Amino acid sequence: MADPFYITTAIHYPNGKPHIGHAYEMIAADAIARFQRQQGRDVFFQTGTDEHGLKMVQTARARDLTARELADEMSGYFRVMAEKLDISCDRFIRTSEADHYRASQAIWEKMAAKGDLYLDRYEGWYSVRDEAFYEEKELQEGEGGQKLSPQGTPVEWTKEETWFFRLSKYQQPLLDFYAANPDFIRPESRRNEVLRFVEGGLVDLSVSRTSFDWGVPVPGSPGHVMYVWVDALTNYLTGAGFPDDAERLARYWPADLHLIGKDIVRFHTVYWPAFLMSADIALPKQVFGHGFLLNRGEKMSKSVGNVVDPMELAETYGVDALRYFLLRDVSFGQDGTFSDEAIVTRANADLSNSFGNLAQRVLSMIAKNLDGALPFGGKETEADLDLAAKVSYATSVEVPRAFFDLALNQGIEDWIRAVFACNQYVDAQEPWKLRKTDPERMKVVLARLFICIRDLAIAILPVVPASATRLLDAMGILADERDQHAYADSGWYERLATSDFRVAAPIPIFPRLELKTSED
Ligand code: ME8
Repeated sequence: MADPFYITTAIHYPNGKPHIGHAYEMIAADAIARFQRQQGRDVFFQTGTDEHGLKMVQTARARDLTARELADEMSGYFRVMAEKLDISCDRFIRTSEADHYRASQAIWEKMAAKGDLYLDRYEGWYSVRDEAFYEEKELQEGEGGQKLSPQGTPVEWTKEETWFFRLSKYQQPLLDFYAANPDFIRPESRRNEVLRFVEGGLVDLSVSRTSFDWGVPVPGSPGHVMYVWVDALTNYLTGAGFPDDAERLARYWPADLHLIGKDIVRFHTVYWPAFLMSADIALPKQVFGHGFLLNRGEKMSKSVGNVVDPMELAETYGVDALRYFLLRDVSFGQDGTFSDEAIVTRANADLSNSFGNLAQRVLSMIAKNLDGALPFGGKETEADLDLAAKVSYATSVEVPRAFFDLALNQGIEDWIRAVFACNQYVDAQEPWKLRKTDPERMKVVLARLFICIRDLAIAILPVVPASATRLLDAMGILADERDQHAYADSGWYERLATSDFRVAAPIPIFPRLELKTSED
């Protein structure tokens, strides 16, 4: 059986509709999941919504809804977005589901059995917006002396009876773990932040609340619900079958990759591994903290009014143009900025004018000049072999190497360089002239280009799945010949060329985009 690969996104707070940051995270995880499937891995890809906690309670109250009603309504938007953006998740989890309650209570009981939970009074600073506790020394001062969290959100002084988790006990075990697993936290800058934070000392963590009841009940402690992050993080275990399905758990746990944003790295690399150590459960292999998307360089916020609806962007410019732009233009792991102009410019330059145009030209020439029959035979020149070597190296070595390493933008750069090489070759060979002067040579050139376009389409499939699929369908490439074995199969072209497959007059796969202005 294929090697498992378990990848997750953060689960998103459904206290409002999804924004472009949520879309970005899902798209990046989806490209990685699709790439790993191409590599033959048995991928389990989970995303979903994080529905408990005070923030949900307060938002619901303001809208005269129960938290459950708000969660039901908003979770739907996230699910629809995932479908619209071609997110190939295997499970869309909701933390209000019964199996998740079961998993959260089971991990709680394991931590309790370890002696890591004790009842005490909590007094300290809490940010509802971040659903996070902060120490005095971490706070900053806002306007009029207002105390703010390191993320710039308001904090309030909170006092209540609560269960504590002995986080302090795990300082050294965590440091030892980071040292033994240098790739656990990526990128490097995030790892350094976490190391500094943990080296500075850890205080025990308040992990239950009594002031509201929208959460997973603490076993054996009436009136207490779990701190939302305890149950939120446990979603990753729920998806892997914890605690009842031992076979599934052995298969998918530990997770290979938690993909999350930079603001929640601490929860995933300090609290989560400490909970797991306490419960004697293996730790995930890697946590990657991606950067933030900025709207024309500015942080998006409701008060500034510059929050962008990803569904509108996808509607206007197409899902694949949006996916391609986000993965190509944002250096993965760093912050990135977007604008309508940037999306249009990038999609037109790379997808429409370069790759789309290449495919369109070559398929039309075969359709028109050869009645759609793929040419076969003839001797290749040095130029042909040189192009073959470049494209094959890009698609079978460079792109996968970058994608394995989560350097998504790097992989796409390697890909587009190979596309450019094909276009230079077309311009140099001028097959449209060869039609009259040397038809046999034209056939050799078109055959080589067809092969290159097929390899390029397979390599970019994880990034622009719908368009690449349409192209490969038009090229007669079978659905089960689109994975990493495709590059090593030297017989496919001859098989296709000697079959009764014919190239039809091609439909444009990557239409040229127009910038939508506010007057439109
Ligand atoms: O933090 N650009 O949920 P969330 C890129 N429920 N990514 C962004 C972003 C932006 N502008 N804004 C947010 C939560 N994100 C918790 C997670 S996981 C067990 C619980 C990312 O809805 C953010 O970094 O506030 C996070 O990874 C994800 O979107 C969900 O954020």
